[in-house]
Order: sequence, then structure tokens, then C-alpha cells
Amino acid sequence: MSKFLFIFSSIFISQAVFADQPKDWQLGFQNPASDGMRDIVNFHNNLLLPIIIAISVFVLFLMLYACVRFRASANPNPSKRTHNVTVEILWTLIPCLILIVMAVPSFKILYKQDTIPKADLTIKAVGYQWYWGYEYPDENIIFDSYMIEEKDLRADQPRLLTVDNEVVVPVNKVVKVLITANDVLHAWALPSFGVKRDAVPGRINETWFQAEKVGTYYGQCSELCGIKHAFMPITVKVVSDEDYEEWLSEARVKFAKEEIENDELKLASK
Ligand SMILES: [Cu+2]
Repeated sequence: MSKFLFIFSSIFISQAVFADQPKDWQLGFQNPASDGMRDIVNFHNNLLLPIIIAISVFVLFLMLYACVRFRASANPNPSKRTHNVTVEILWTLIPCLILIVMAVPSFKILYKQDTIPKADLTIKAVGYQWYWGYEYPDENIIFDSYMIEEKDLRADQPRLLTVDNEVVVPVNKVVKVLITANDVLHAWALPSFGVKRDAVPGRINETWFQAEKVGTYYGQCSELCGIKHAFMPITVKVVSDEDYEEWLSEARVKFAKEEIENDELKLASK
């Protein structure tokens, strides 16, 4: 019963209840942490949901009305009529209008998300079977990001979502994400930022987000990519500018790409 109540209440107060990661018995979206996701959530809550509810209620009413009004005992001689031009025009025209009403704001959101503003920093995400590799091309940083096994989790870390090396980005900055893959199709997805792009071998897709709140955000590979598809999560840590600078200075040493390249050069010159 409590589960039912939770589902029921979460439909109406989902905004307030949910944080930055999926919750048990969650039905709605995660809390938006970017402008793009807020657009999506508003579009869903304020337009799609009312339309869905109105249509469902209307169809239910028609069914109940037909069951009662035309039941055999009350209506022993059914009408033989098969066509009604007015009704046929209406049930074609009204759904068309509903679709147009939905399409206009939907395209607006789509095109807004497709236009990448001037980026403050760029990261590159590469999908592998089965983990994510990240690069900060302007910072000479490269590292891999593996899921942490359940037995190694700390108490505050969510299962199947925590990784060893998180992506770290500063808050309120435009982050451009270049996405590709090295073996099969993957997809880089982060629900709270409203971001989801396919990672395609031999091709670079791009997307962007601007995180509004400091925190840790979780996503998952969203393209079926093999046996461990469910075990290559995405963790993005949004931090203040100072914390980001601090992380950068550590990461430049810990995850330096230069050495790898130098070794390759040395090998090549031999
Ligand atoms: Cu994958």
C-alpha cells in the first residue's frame, strides 16, 4: 500500500521528491539540473501529461457510456449504421490538431538543444566495451572510467552507477561533449542534464549542457552494446570553479596524456 501511495504521490509532486539519481519506484523524470532538461520536463508535465490524461479519460468515458447505454437489455435491436461522415472527419481532424499542438514546442526544444553555445570547456567521451574513456583535449588529460563493483561500494555510493574516475566539470559553465565509440554503438546519456547522444565508431557526435547545481549526477550507457551494457555507468561531478581548478591541477599530473604521446614518439623515431 505504501508503495502505491508513493507512486501515486510521486506523479504529482515528482519535482520536489526526486534528487539527482534514479529512485526506487520512481515514475517521473529526475530533477532537472540544466535549462535544457527543465524545458523537457515542463513540456512533459504541462503539455503532454494533460493531453494524455484528457484522452484517456475521454476514451474511458466513451467505453463506459457504450457499455451502459447500448447493453443488450436496454438496446435489443442494435443500429445497422456503418458510416457517419461528420464523426469520421472529426476523429481524423482532432488528432491531427493535437499532434500539431505538440509538435511546435517539441521542435523548439529540439532546435534549442541542437545549437551549441560558445563552450567554456570541451570533454570527449569514448565508449568502449564496457567502460567510458574521457579526454579533456585542452587540458592534456585522459583517463578511463570503470564501474565500481557492488562489494567495493561505500555506503553513500549508488549501486551500478558509481565509477572510479568521475568526469569533473565546473558549475554554470557551458560544457561541450564530443562523443564517439571505439568498438560498437554506445550512447552517452545523463537524464538530469537532458543529454543523450549515440556514440558511433568512426564518427564524432556532439552535445552540450550547462549544469546549474553543484552535485553528482548519474547516467548510463543507453545503447545496447553487449553483455556488460548495464555496467558502464556515467558519473559527472559538478563542482565550484575553485574546486575544478584544484581537480585540474591534480588531474594534469595523474591523468597526463603527454607522457603517452612522448613514448609513442620515441618508439616511432627508433
Ligand atoms: Cu555501451
